[in-house]
Formats: sequence, structure tokens, C-alpha cells
Amino acid sequence: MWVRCDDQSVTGYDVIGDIHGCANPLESLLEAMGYQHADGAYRHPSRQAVFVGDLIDRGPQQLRALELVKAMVDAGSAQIVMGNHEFNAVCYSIRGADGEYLRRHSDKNARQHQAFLEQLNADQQQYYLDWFRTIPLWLDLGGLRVIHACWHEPSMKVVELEVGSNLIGTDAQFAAASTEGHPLYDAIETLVKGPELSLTDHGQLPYLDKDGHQRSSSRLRWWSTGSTLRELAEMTSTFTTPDGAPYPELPSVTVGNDDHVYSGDVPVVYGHYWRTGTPEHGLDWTERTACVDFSAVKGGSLTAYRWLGESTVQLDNYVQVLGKIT
Ligand SMILES: [Mn+2]
Repeated sequence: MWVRCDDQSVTGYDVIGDIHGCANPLESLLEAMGYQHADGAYRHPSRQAVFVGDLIDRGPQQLRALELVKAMVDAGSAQIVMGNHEFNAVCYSIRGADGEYLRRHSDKNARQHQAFLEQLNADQQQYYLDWFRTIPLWLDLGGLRVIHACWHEPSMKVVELEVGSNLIGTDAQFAAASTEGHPLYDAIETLVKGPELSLTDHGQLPYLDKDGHQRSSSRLRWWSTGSTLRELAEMTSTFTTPDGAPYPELPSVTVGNDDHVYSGDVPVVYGHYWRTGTPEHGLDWTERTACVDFSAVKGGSLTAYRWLGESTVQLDNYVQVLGKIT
């Protein structure tokens, strides 16, 4: 009576955004979409969930979020792609040839990973780190595509060429993907962390981000249908110039044919980008792209996109649950 991955009776996919240890909102969202807990996992009579990754870090219910999602994947009632937080967690646990961890144990990195390290004991950490190594980077489900940050076919081709699949699994592969200059490094940066756009190369000032770090590149709105610096650079009102003045509006100069901008005709659902409020056309969704990360762990809504077979994204197919985290 319940669907499995290979089941012909699946009527569609419910793509669920970044959870970051928010298990209560996840249960609320699954129940709102008609999933029921049976035989140890949430299941739906005719639909399958797809998680965009970033299950861990930050939130108060790390272990329960992992238990819920892995049980669904094991039961065949869900699929999942890897987020940058799962990728980073594995790299945080592996020592490279130089004896240092692939992801350095700096104060900043330790702080970002603290909730996972505190809420899971050593055996639990190992169990889920082993599982993360089995999670693919992207899913092409025919009429729907799912990735954590950015669907970018040249980067996917690099991964397939380097590792022979869509999966980074071994120590050596994680090491290569953590080595600047290795082809896998840029590919993974783009696919799970998102592409960037240089401001200084386009004659603009660097900026200070919310943590006071000076940056010369912004995130690139690869989902945008625009072509100018103003349209493609993801800037927020909290950014300032290096002198502390409000950062000026970017000019409407054409950036050129950036190959990161998505031009496929199959809808892509992704997470990662800390959207707020409700989905806004152009910024959060377009005809072919739908972001499902609405900052659940920062007081926003855990969000899903319910795909019914459509070839253009429909605002009505978004579901949001403002869940109480604790
Ligand atoms: Mn992310």
C-alpha cells in the first residue's frame, strides 16, 4: 500500500527544503502533505518525498531529523541529494595526506558544526557520516531535477568523468574535491555551494558581509532570467562597502553569457539560498526553477514543492509549514 522508489504507482514528488535539525516542522510538513508514520517511517500512498540536503547543523533536533529522513530513504518513501553541510561534515572527519582534516577544525568551522557534534555521540556521528557518503549529488527524475545549490551540467560532467557517477563517496574523492585546483573542487563548489559572480572584475567595490568578512564576489542568481550585474548578483541590504557605507546599487551592465544561468526546459528544485517569507516570482521561483529553502531554522517556514508532472513551476504547488522548532 506504500510506494517505493521503483514503484510505477508514484504520482509525483514532494521536494522538501533544508531541515537543519528541525524535526518538528518536518513532521508537521509531512503530515500536512498526507504522509503517515507506519512501520517505522513516514510514507505516502502514492507520492515520494525528495530531500534537497542540509539535514544537519544549527537546529536543536539533529538526531531525530536524521532518523526520520534516513528511515524514509531506507523504506523507499524518499530520496535525497547531498547538501554542503553533509559534504562538509564528511570532510571535517577525514584527515588528508598532510595530516590535517580536509575541512579544517577552525573556530568558524567548529562553530558551524557544533550542534551536530554536541547532539550525536561518536557512534551516531560515524553511522550518519557513513550514510552521507552514499547520498548522490543530484537526481534527474525525468520531468524533474533536484540538486542542493545549482544545476550546472558542465560541473556534472566533470564529476561523472572524475568518479564515474553522481556520488562522492571515498576518502580519496572527498580529498580531491577539497583540493583547490582539482577539477572536482570547482565542480562541487558549484553544485552544492553555488556559483559566484566577481564584483571587482566588473569594476565594483568589494563588500563586507554580515560577519564583517570582505568579499569580492557575490552569490550568482543562476536561476535568474536576467543578464545584468544588478539582476545576477545576490546582494542584501546588510552588505556595506569596506568603509562601512551602505553598498550602492549595482549597475545594469550586461554580464555576458554566464553558462551558470539555467536554460534547461525541465524544472529544477533546489535549496541552500536562505529565502524568506513566501515564494516570490523571479527571486524565489521562475518558470523552470523553484527554491524550497525558506530558512526554517531561522524562524522561517519549512517548505516543499509538490510536483504533479508539470513542465512549468506553479506557485500553487508550494506548501509551507511554520513549525515550532522545540
Ligand atoms: Mn546549503
